[in-house]
Amino acid sequence: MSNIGSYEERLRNFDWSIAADELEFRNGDVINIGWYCSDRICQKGKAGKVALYYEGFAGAEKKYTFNDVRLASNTIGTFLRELGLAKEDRICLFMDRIPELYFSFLGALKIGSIVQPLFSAFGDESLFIRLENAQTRAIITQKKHLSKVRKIKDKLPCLEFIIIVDQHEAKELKEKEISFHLETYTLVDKMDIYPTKAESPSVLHYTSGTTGQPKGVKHVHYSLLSQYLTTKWVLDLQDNDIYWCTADPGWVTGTSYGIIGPWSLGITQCILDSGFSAHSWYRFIEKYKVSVWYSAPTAIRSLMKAGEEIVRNYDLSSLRHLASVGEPLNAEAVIWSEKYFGRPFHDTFWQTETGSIMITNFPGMKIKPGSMGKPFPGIKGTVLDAKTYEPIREPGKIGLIAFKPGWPAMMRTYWNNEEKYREKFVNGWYLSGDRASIDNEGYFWFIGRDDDVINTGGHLVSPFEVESALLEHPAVGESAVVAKPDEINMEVVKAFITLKPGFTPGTDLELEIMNFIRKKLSSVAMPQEIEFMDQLPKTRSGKIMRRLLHAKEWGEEIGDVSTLEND
Ligand code: 6R9
Repeated sequence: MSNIGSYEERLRNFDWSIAADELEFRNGDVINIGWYCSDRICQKGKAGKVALYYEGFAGAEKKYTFNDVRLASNTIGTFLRELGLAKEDRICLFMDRIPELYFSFLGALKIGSIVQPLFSAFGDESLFIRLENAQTRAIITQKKHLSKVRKIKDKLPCLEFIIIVDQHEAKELKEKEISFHLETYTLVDKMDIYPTKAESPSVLHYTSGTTGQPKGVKHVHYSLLSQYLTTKWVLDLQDNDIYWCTADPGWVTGTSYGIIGPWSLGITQCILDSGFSAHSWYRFIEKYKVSVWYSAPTAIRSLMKAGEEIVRNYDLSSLRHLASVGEPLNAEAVIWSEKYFGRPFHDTFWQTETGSIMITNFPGMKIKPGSMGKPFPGIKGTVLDAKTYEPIREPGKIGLIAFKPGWPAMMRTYWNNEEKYREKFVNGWYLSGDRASIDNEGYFWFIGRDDDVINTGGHLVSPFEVESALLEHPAVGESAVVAKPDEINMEVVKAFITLKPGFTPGTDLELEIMNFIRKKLSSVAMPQEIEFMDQLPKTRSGKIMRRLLHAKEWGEEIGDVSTLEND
């Protein structure tokens, strides 16, 4: 029997107080995610239960109980507090998926600070933009990422502390840098956890939009109610499960469902901190006997491509429930997983902004391969007509995915950008920025995004951010960035550029520019192809027409070009 029981029954009787009751939380109470994910689990008698199996580079293994997590997060929290960091200070986590990342997340929350997790593959420019926007006071990082921080720290007067978690000799440290090596610290058994309330800010995740720089999505401690209940009902985690969420905590899935959800339920999870290969993933599942697996379509497509020979070499019979997020999950992937894992992947749709799962195929519900499923109980979801913003009643008609605000994990604002936040609401609906249709049984079918944001392998990339970075290269005159179709990643970044006088197009220059972006932004944002053009298509007012370049890449009708200047 799944945790959700009957979906229809849950829909009828739903109230978020179900989560509040299970968490023993009453309105007005103190609610601190750091405490809920460690101290409370220990108090419930699970102090000795394994919270984390970690496997790092070259197979290095570590194991931590919930009591270890409690002590480690207390120790880091106390250290941060002694530096003078406190309530609502932004603390950036810039680490690979090492245990310290998970402990720092809880530790920073325990002192009431706001955690700003950033993907450790980010280059210095991506990092700078986000730290400056959040006016971050401290960054916790590793030696291997230090050079990127050093490059930008002088431009960031707000950044007072650069904390390095590996063993580090004092003489190697530069201004603002502090070494904090957990293993050499005396563990702190008791600390005063900051009494955050429901609306106290917790996590600040950056996400990409079409225009302007990335936006900081502000979440609050109350989000726990959504994350707890969706983890329980959608991922169906049960006490003896071994759970693996493949997402990096630099992205929202890695925090909502890679830390908060499972640990607030006292579930054992495992983490693999190394790159992707079909062999290493299957081996990991076999070794740790993973029973619940939350992953992404790009990974599934890569596994499919690796072929059936490999799957058959491993014992994957521990798998009990599979779910996916981040991109459209194609029907073939669902069918394939059913064939080779004996279980279908259950699609889940949500966003950094929504903080928790919105639409999903529930355990036990009939899955229609290719459909995202139905809204979580308590979530009112629909598709709106793009002109009137009224809900579409006709089955199969495409509209804008929208939700009635009010669930606990909904973002509270975009950091310092209330205006952009307000633009997300129309007629009392929150607009996700995606398009879908709903069939006659209430299942949602994803169509695509309603903007130019590129979704490559589940990572959102803002064309604006890449275009801006391209312009910093000495050879680039103008740039336009769009998505290009890709078999595995669904979309990849493609750049069209014009060159400044004196530069000649060619493979060397193409590679040089690609590398320039990889270092500045990240490998995810790096264009996989650069097309040199004599001029870019523009409107009469001089705006570059991405739409046209996009249509060209996807072999689509170009549509109305009457405003083209140089057709
Ligand atoms: C959790 C996360 C959000 C955007 C979203 C949509 C796309 C997410 C999807 C999906 C099709 C799914 N997306 N889940 N598209 N099917 N099941 O991914 O957050 O990084 O903010 O991305 O990803 O376009 O709007 P985030």
